[in-house]
Amino acid sequence: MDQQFDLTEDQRAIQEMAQRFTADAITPHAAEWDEKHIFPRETVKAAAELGFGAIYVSEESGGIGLGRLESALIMEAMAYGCPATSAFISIHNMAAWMIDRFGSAAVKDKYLPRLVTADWLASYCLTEPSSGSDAAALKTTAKRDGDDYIVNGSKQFISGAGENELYVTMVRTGVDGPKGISCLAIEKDMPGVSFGANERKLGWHAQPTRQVMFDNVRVPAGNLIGGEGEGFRIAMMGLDGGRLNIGACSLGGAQRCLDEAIVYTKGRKQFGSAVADFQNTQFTLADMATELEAARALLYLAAAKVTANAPDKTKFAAMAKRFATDTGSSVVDRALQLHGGYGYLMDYPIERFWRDLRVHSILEGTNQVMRMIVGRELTRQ
Ligand code: FAD
Ligand code: 2MC
Repeated sequence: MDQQFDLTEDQRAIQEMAQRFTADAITPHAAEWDEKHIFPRETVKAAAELGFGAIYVSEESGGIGLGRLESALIMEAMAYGCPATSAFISIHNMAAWMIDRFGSAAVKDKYLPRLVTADWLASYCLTEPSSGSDAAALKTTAKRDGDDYIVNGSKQFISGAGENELYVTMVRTGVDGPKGISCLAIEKDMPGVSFGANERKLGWHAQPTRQVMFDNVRVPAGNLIGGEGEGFRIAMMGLDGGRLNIGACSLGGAQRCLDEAIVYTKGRKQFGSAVADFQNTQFTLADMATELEAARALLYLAAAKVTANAPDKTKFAAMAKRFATDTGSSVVDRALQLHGGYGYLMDYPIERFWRDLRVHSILEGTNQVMRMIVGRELTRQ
C-alpha cells in the first residue's frame, strides 16, 4: 500500500498507546461516569501523563509537539470508550495551544506548565447567551484600567466550567464585530468570577457545562493572548483544530457502536438464524463501515492540512467536522436499530454513544455553520 494513504509507524504507535489507555482507564468506567454524572478528573490527569494534555503544544513549552492527525488518532481512540471525556480533553488541548501559539513568554510560563500536566484544566469561552453561531457579536467587555482589564459579561454553555482553573475567554476590547475582540486568560479564583448551575443535558454527562459570569473581574493586561483585536482570529484558529478533534470523537464513538453491532447481531437469533445473517443486516453493516471509512479519510486529510497550515485548511476542517459528526450519529443510530429494543436500554452502551454524539453536530460550530464556511469559500471572489 502506498505510504501516502497509510499511517506511519510512529502514528500507529501513538494510536496503540491511546487505545491501550482507553481499554484500561476509560472503557471500564464510562457507563458509570455517564449514569452518575461523574467528571473523571483523575483519568484526565492520567491522560496528561501520556502527553495527551498538550498534544500539539510545542516541546519547548512542555507539550509533545505532535500534529493534528496524531491528535485526531488520540481523540478517536479515547472516544471509543467515552466521547464526552475525549471531547473534554480536546477542549483543554485547544485552549492550551492558543496560549502556546499566541501568548507572551510570561503568560506561557505562568500557565502552560500546569496545563501540560493537567494540574490545571482550561475552558474555551466564546459562546454567550445572545451570540452562539454569530460569535463575533459577543458582548462581554474588557476595559483597560492601568495595568489591568476590567471584565464584565457572561458566557453560556462552557464545558468544564466550575471545575476548570483557567478560562481562555473572548472579550470585546474595541469596536463591534470581529475586529474588536481580544482573548484573555482568566483564572477561576479571580474575584468576580462565578458560575451558573450545572446544565442538565441529553448527553456528555461525564463533564459539566455551566454559565460563567464576570462581574468587574480585574485581569492583568499581561494575560492578553495575542494583541488587542486579534482574539476572533485566534478563537477561529483554535476551532480549526477543535473541529477536527470533535469529528474524531464521533468517528471513535461510531466505530465502537459498529463493533458492538457486529458482535450483537452475530449472537442474536430470530426466525431460526443469526440476525447478522439477514441480508438487510449485512447491507446495513456494510454501509456503516463504508461511510465511516469515508469520513475518516476526509478527517485525516483535513488534519494533515491543518498541520501543514494549508490555505484551504479551514474549509477542510469544516467539511470534515460536518461529515464526520453527521456520519458518526447516523452510524450509531443504525447500530441502535440493529440491537432492537436492547439498544434502547442502558444495559448496552449504544444509547450512551447515541446521546453523546448528538451534540457534536451542534457545538464547536453547528453543522449549518460548517456548511456556511464551506459555501462561502466555494463562492468567494
Ligand atoms: P444558535 O446560533 O442560536 O442557532 C440556532 C439554530 O440556527 C441552529 O440550528 C443553527 O445552525 C441555526 N443557524 C444560526 N445561524 C444560521 C445561519 N446563518 N444560517 C443557517 N442556520 C443558522 N461554547 C463555548 O464557547 N465553549 C464551550 O466550551 C462550549 N461547550 C458546549 C457544550 C455543550 C454541551 C453545548 C450544547 C454547547 C457548547 N458550546 C460551547 C456552545 C456551542 O458552541 C453553541 O451551542 C453553538 O455554537 C450554537 O450556538 P447556539 O446554541 O446559540 O445556537
Ligand atoms: N482562521 C483564521 N482567521 C479566521 C478564521 C480561521 N479559521 N475564520 C475567520 N477568520 C478571520 C477572517 O479572515 C476575518 O478576518 P479579516 O476580516 O481580517 O479577513 C475575521 O476572522 C472575521 O471572519 P468572518 O468575516 O468570516 O466572520 P463572521 O462574523 O462572518 O463569522 C463564522 C464567521 C460564522 C464562521 C464564525 O462566527 C463561527 O465560526 N461561528 C460559530 C461559532 C462557534 O464555532 N462556536 C463554538 C464555540 S466553542 C464550543 O462549542 C466548544 C464545545 C468548545
